[in-house]
Amino acid sequence: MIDKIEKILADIKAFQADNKEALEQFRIQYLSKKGTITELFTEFKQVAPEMRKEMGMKLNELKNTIQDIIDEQQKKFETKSEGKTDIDLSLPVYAMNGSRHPLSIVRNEINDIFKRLGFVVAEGPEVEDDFHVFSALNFPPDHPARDMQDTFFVTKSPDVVLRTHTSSVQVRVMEQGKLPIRIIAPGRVFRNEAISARAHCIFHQIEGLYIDKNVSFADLKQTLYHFVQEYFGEGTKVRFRPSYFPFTETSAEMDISCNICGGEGCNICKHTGWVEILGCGICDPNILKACNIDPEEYTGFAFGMGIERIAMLKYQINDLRLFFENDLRFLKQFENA
Ligand code: 2NM
Repeated sequence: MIDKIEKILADIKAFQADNKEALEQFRIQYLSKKGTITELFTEFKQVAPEMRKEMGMKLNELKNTIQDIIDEQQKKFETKSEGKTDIDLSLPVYAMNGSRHPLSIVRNEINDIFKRLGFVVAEGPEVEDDFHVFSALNFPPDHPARDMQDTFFVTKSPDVVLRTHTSSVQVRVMEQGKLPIRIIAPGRVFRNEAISARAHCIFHQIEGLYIDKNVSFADLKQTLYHFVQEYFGEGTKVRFRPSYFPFTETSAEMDISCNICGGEGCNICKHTGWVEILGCGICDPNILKACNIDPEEYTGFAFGMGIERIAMLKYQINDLRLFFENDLRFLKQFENA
């Protein structure tokens, strides 16, 4: 029996498990109910009384040594998985389920159309200062949008706000001074509004800006007309109505012929045959000056649209809140979109 114990000791000394499974196999071989150690303890019952003490000690020692080896090597595998060395980062993600959010789908589609026209996507911070959200954009000091009622303030004096439009991104690009500029700024914006089917305090915009020599209102109309044909389909009509925005002069709102009823008159177009989809205009010389661009040399056009509004028209969604609730019954309908 001594010989057996010595032989096992020699066998296990050099044992190195390559993985968790090999270590478990080792434990089963020696320490399980039918394992080698259990067998030896059965044999131990027949050992002569004068040998019992010494033999018992040796057997317990062997058992403890095996347990120590297991404990030690187990640690090795734990730290190994913590260091993530076992994870193959190059494996493809086969198990991705779920779908894109409708706002992401619509944003990507709109981005793609303008990218094909040479516009570049620009991004900027959601937490902004007064200059980039209001002052540079020709908002007078007493403009209602500067009020706590309309805008979320992070701090007051200095004014730090959640941007109320993505025009702040365009101010940042204009400030960099690289001309010409042809950008679109998609992103999340914030306004202090009571939440209802028609209004939300968080929504999404895409704003466009094109500044170069000799940019005219005709360029604006042609660009937006092309966008409408691409997005809402060939033959969709557009019309421009005079409007007002602090950052543009001349300003307009653009309607498209109702793509639900084809102009016949329905609930979506409130029986007018037209639906408003965006605001636009020629950049006010004051905003160019605020960003150190010479308005005598350069002109530009800008436009802005709400992504929710476009998505509501496209998918005939009648309640804005659906975009923010993440109800699976809603989201699952866009799985193949
Ligand atoms: C709109 C309507 C009209 C606009 C203006 C600018 C900037 F930064 F160039 F001044 N960006 N977007 C703009 C113009 C946005 O949204 C209804």
